Amino acid sequence: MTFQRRTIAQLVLAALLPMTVHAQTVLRAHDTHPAGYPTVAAVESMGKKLDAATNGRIKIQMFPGAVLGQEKEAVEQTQLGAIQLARISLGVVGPVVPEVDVFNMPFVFRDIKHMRAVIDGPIGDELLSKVTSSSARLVGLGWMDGGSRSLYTKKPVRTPADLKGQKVRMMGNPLFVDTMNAMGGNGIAMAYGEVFTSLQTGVIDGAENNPPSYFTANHYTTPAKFYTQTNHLIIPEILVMSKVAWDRMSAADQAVVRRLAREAQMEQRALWDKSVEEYSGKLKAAGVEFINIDTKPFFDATEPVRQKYGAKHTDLMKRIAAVK
Ligand code: GTR
Repeated sequence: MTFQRRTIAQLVLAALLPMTVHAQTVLRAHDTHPAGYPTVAAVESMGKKLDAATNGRIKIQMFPGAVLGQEKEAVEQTQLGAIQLARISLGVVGPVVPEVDVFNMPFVFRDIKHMRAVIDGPIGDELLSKVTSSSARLVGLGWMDGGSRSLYTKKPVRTPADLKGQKVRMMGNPLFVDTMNAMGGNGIAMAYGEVFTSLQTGVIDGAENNPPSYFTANHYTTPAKFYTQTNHLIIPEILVMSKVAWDRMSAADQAVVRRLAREAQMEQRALWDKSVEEYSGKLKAAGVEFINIDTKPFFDATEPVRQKYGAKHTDLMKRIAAVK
């Protein structure tokens, strides 16, 4: 080797070494919600802990407010590996991992407490494993609270008959369109980011969501100001990692990520409860009318949906119902 060649080789090595020593993985994280939202805050906090636990080797960079795309696109990007971490509604996972639709069915959970007991326990772990072992190239890391979804419309709704002829936006999953149709309205699948304008312009007559989303997405400022407490869907949120990114991590790092995801699940929950209270208050103060109803007619009307999507999972549904 000539002197010059050796120098070049040494320079190349010198340039490479620090990279190897300080090799850093930055996990790009998607969330549709704005900065400060409980899910965003919990994943950011998870990032800080991950950074500390790996001595700066693995970091999370949060992209809130759907800047990386709407949830459907975010799922696709995560499957491909362009997004490494995504906190999404389980609703949009159904189309790629149909088994999770058991949790997406109307009135499958009695209340929030029941949903939490299920996701915290063995059934929650099983569903995360189903996501991971499916062909979707996603790793189910943990759950978050997506609250209870109720209907907001321009005209007050008290019974399924009141929904006749009303176009109500649902998340992109045929199960939800079927749910709204069974509840008496016309379900329209649409991305979250289009709901505000569609409510404003009259493309739709209503939508459904939990109080923090109804408020932070500004849907309450549209004519849809009647908030009927149907509580028809209690859909957990899920934190998924791209299989591509997951497979690049050591088993030890994977274990740290799993542990911190579980901590994020509990941290988000505390933030969530405060946020439901806070935003319910803000909605009321802004003139939104909360309408309390007997939900039984909506429960009965959606029985065919549970039959249709639950037929393959009767054992699992019985186990869910048996959780105290
Ligand atoms: C929210 C949920 C989001 C998104 C949104 C929607 O409650 O946190 O992930 O699914 O609903 O309606 O699209």
